[in-house]
Amino acid sequence: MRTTVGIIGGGPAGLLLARLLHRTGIDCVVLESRTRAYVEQRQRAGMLEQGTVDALRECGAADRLDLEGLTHHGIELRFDRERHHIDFPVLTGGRTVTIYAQTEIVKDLVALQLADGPPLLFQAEAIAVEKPERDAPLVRFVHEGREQTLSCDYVVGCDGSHGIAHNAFPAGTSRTYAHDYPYSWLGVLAEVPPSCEELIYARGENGFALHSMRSPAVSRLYLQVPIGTDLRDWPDERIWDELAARFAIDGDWRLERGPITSKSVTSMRSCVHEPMRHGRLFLAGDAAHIVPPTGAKGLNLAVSDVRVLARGFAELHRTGSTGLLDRYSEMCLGRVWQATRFSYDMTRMLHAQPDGDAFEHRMQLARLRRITASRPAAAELAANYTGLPLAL
Ligand code: RFL
Ligand code: PHB
Repeated sequence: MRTTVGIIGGGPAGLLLARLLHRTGIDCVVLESRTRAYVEQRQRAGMLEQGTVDALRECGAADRLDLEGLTHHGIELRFDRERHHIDFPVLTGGRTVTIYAQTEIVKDLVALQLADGPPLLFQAEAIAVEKPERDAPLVRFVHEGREQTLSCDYVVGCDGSHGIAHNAFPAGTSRTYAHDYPYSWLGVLAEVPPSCEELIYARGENGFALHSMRSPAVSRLYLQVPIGTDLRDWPDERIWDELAARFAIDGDWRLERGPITSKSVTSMRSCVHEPMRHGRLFLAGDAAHIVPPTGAKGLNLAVSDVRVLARGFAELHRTGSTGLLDRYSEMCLGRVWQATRFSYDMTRMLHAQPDGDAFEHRMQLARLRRITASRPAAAELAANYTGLPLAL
């Protein structure tokens, strides 16, 4: 098999890149190790920046998003049993965010790709990228029980945080910066209308809680839990009781309860691989960087990476110049580090330290008070949350 751009991974990054390339007449092949049902059900992100929505619209993948996506004008911060609204349009000159689940984006992109797009192979597991320094790098993969080779002009590793593409960077050509946080998130999906109109980020006495949503009928909620938490210790009633305690305020507000349809525990990590390119191999999305979900940046960063990359390939196709592709890593990393900083700050401001350090708790409350009392401090949060501009 031969193609211009070999894409490893059929998550949001790989699928969107394939769509953007297809629209500029560049051929590609997507290799995805899992089944279609698996990638369409994997519960993850929900909050989209405007730039992410624009990218999906640009490539004709936003029909359902435009009908079903929920526009949000801000978030709520809760601490000390008080609620505070952060108004995005007022603080950013009109920007908003959209709630639309990653599962739905993946379904929309897979449907388009299978209808008229370049090949997308499920249960095709890449095992190695070879010769990324040469003109024709290879991807070795296993599909239908057979080892096969995809010969490419370029390879893009969109294979997530457990992928293999980064293994093809020879020793000494890259560096990984990582930080592990001393807590995890327990996430649930519940068939109950959200108890709020906007997302609530709460710093309760016992730790962090987040109220998000998937639709007017489905809530998505998260709780900070210790590393190593066993879901068997968290029956539904315990989850609802703990959420209710962390969201509690002085005043009228109630957390509605309903049937929980899925539960999972996620660890919290920041990680950046530098550079994001070696020869003709590029990394994009979670394959290149991960952030803790507190800032809702992971999917949005993946989308901005592939937008930059798609423009680079389009320029090469049109003019023969590799100018933009050569600057890919540098152009993305500025944004990646800003999102890494924002996610780190949000995470540290809202989670209880496992050792219960009382000084640290006071510092967190002082930071939260500053944001809710000072317009420039709130504007800084709003600018980062709604998305920093794409450097193009
Ligand atoms: P993905 O989605 O992990 O996709 C990678 C794909 O590559 C496949 N793969 C391989 N295929 C072939 N050969 C191999 N050897 C392969 N190895 C792996 C995998 O099967 C998979 O299909 O990475 P991508 O495309 O870079 O997308 C990144 C996003 O998924 C991720 O950043 C977000 O989900 C993060 N995230 C959030 N991001 C946001 O922007 N807003 C949010 O509100 C938000 N909430 C979240 C989140 C992540 C969470 N978890 C579970 C970590 C909430 C949570 C709880
Ligand atoms: C989600 O809806 O899953 C979500 C929203 C905002 C976050 C993290 C997750 O910060």
